[in-house]
Amino acid sequence: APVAKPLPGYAGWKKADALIVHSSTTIETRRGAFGTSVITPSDQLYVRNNLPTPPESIVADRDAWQLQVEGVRQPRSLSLRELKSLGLETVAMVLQCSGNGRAFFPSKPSGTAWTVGAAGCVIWSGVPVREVVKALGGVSDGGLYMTGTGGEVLPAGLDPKSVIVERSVPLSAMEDALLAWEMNGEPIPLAHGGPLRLIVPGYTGVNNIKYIKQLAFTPRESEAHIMSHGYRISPPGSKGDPSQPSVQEMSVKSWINSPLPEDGGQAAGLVQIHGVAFGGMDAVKGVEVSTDGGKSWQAARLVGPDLGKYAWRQFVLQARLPKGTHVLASRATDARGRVQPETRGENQSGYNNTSWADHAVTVTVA
Ligand code: MSS
Repeated sequence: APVAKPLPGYAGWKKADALIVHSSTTIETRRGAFGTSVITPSDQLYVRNNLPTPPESIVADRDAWQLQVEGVRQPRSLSLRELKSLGLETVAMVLQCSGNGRAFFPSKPSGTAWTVGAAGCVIWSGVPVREVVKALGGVSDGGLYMTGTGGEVLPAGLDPKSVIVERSVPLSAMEDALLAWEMNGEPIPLAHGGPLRLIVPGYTGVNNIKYIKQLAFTPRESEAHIMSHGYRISPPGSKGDPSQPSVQEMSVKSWINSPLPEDGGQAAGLVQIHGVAFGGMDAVKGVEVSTDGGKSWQAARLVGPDLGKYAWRQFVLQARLPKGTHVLASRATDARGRVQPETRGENQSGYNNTSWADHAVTVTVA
């Protein structure tokens, strides 16, 4: 059996048995570890870093962290201390890597083979970006994108554009965006972007810039490689380029977290089939569960608190499973009536997999 990799130092405080360490910069939550309490505990939340993690020293004096704001009428640098005086909001949100579900692509795209665990539902607190913009006189004319830049020290000897984590989202995403300093009731851990992180609810993970050092309102998208060529939905066999859609808004998705084949020996009889469902930009309206691989569906019940449209909902279907092998699947519908699709959208890098068939689980009942 393969030897489990140890947690890297910056994530050493995490709960090792709830996680799969793919590499020192990619750590996934085990499917069986999600539980049923809506919020993903910080010590079980996945990690994805595109660059080496900055040193702990950046969270030594959190309030002194500086954010440069550009593309507003009065551009300037603000400390986290100042940002805290400008506004306060809290949002519960699904943070999900663009590549979550990549492992289910038969083409085996390069990149981390995440199954379901590059996602979590977390609570962020911070100042609304629109309040910061208001305090600085509003967005300058021609600002069409909100561009966030990560505060990593870049490896020497490389063209900064080729490695810097800098992403642009449409200006409309500013409406619900936060500059957050707190996650699940604590200052944001370094592993998750402390001292300050840009939170763009409903958008895939990569758009939520950790240790943000600059926020700019720009007439064009960033020319950083991670924006122009990386994270593009490109047809199988082709490379990403700026003409192809970027990973941005998430769409309706769900999966079952219990029972799982790895639980082993599910007893025949009453079973609580449960999992998570989210709409991305819209709330979840309902979830159906199938115990016959999608031939027939029954309405599941949403359980637990509703933390708003950007959070996930927990669902459960109580079923009687006889002895034998059963293919369990879930299919969510969002508030606008859009149904989670059966098939994935094929693309070169394995992004945005929402296929219910890919996320189905086969369990044997004894
Ligand atoms: N930010 C920064 N600064 N850096 C990096 O690297 N990454 C991304 C985000 N942000 C980064 C950032 C990604 S890519 C993701 S997913 C996310 O983040 C994650 O998070 P966590 O906290 O979990 O780690 Mo894919 O789409």
